[in-house]
Amino acid sequence: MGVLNVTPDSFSDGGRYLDPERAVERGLAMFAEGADVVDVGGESSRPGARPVPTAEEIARVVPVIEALAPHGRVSIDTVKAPVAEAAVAAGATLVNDISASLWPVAASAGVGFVAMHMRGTPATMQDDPRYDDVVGEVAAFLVGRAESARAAGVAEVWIDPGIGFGKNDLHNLTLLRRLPELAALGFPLLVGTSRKGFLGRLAAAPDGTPAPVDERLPGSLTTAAWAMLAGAAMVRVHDVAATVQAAVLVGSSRLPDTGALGVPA
Ligand code: HH2
Repeated sequence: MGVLNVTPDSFSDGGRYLDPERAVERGLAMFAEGADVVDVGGESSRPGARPVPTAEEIARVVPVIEALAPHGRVSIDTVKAPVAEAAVAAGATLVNDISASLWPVAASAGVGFVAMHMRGTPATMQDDPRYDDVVGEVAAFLVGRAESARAAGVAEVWIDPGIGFGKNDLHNLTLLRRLPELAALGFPLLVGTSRKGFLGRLAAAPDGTPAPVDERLPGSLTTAAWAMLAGAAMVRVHDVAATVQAAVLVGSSRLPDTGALGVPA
């Protein structure tokens, strides 16, 4: 799943694709690089982000989705029902909802649904998040939302632990280490670590300066490869071409021999 933020303020690509033509060009490039889905978002969810009025969010995403949908699968990254509805009318077939509450829209539109775990809202989620058992609490929440979505008639329901959404670095690492438990819950698992802040902090320079956003590819690839090996069926990334290379290797490592790479066993 390639990330396409049609926003001025996303933490990684904010401002780069606010112009619809540039956004469409980037989306097409991600399909060409091997993305199965391009995830279009019109509102940043980074910690402390400013909410965007509904009409503005629709105006950002709809022209981009209309142009991309004939070329590949498009998902809409939103927490607002009217935005999800407009996006589906424009051709999106997956509702990616960080608030895990828009399954009624997915059910009535006959499209897929991603339930992601978040603590609080983007404005407050990083204010000292606490859990007794982060994996157990995230798993229970996700199963509850995913079962509600299935009961409402959504055929394709994904779960996502929401790395960085109301979690400190230890919570993120614990969730990643124990991904196999989330992958065993009975729903396909989506994981998004790409360029996130914890990767910068864990790969800080010797003087403690976190790695800047555009220097987090090593951590992004490592965690994407780990997530795939741990059972994730999809990873949400900015660097599609590099991640596709990693995905090919992960897939090949599961074969009985190395034939898929053209390497003699
Ligand atoms: N992360 C972000 C946004 N949407 N959706 C899912 N399902 N999983 C995630 O981990 C996830 C998500 C945050 O990243 P990004 O879109 O790059 O930045 P911003 O929220 O600042 O636009």
